Amino acid sequence: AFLLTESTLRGPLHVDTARRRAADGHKGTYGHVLVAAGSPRMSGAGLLCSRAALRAGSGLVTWALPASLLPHMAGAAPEIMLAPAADGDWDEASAQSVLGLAESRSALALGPGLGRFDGDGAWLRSIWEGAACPLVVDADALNMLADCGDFTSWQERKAETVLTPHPGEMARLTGLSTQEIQRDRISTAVAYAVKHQVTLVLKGARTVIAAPDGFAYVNITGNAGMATGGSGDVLTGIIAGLLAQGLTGPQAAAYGVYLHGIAGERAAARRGNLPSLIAGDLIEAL
Ligand code: NPW
Ligand code: AMP
Ligand code: MG
Repeated sequence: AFLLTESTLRGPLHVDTARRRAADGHKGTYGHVLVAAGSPRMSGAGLLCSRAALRAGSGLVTWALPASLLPHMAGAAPEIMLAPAADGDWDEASAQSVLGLAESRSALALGPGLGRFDGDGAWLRSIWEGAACPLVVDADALNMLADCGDFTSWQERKAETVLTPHPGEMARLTGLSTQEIQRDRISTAVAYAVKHQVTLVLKGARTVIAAPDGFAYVNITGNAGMATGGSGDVLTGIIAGLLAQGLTGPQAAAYGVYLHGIAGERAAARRGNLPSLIAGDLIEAL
């Protein structure tokens, strides 16, 4: 396990932390993120995730959302394109719409504020197996995955897969208690990442990023002001935005977590205190 610093990012992880933009680049050069997130009672999660993907540098972002939400979100963030992917609220049939929208997209972020619905396990499985682009699985999509049990028999994904559980979600994924997870965060994360061949981001103070090759990175940026609703939804958008720009799963996860923490530090400094920090401040600080 490495301590995640600027030199680890540039060294073993080979991340270009200068965040250069080619002088002749255009929006198509920097990828297109599809976010499938949000539901009538948690629309903010989808909006935060989509805005964060843009601030992470993705050239384009489309938010796939239930049709019932669309009129309320129009105008909430003019830079984001909206695509109705389900009649009314999410249902099993909407997996085909999400897959259609994901075609030729550079990354897909799945889960923040989705809620749960009948047939959501089959919904997740179709997208997991059918989406050809890199995928970030968070929040309710992680809970769906946990309820599906052992997914090692599912068709292997061809592109990168990043899972971003907090300790409560990790407990559901592994069947361990939250306390057991917290007692040995690095080993738990590494064992899961290696067994399932995914990049696993175990969130919380000192987030652990475990790569499928068994290497792990421990983040030290950020602060307790980030313990606020929507903070994880922002991280999901950042990681998807970096995947869309061509970073690998471990690179996008590690650099995303690092940047998310730095944004938390800058936002807290601007605010002057930790308790008033809110998730939207992280996006502004990016
Ligand atoms: P506790 O409370 O300490 O016992 P859930 P959620 C545990 C959406 N949101 N260390 C915690 O344990 C999300 O995207 C929408 C230790 C508790 O058991 C999801 O779709 C927002 N334990 C949905 O809400 C803003 C920790 O996990 C459990 C831990 C539900 O997601 C808010 C809570 O997790 C939210 O993002 C830690 N560091 N962190 C919006 N504006 O639309 C968590 N736990 O039950 O999975 O609920 O994370 O709030
Ligand atoms: P979520 O619970 O999904 O909203 O995710 C919360 C986000 O905030 C994760 O990225 C956590 O790592 C981060 N976070 C929460 N509490 C802390 C803390 N005490 N110190 C640093 N980061 C935190
Ligand atoms: Mg969350």
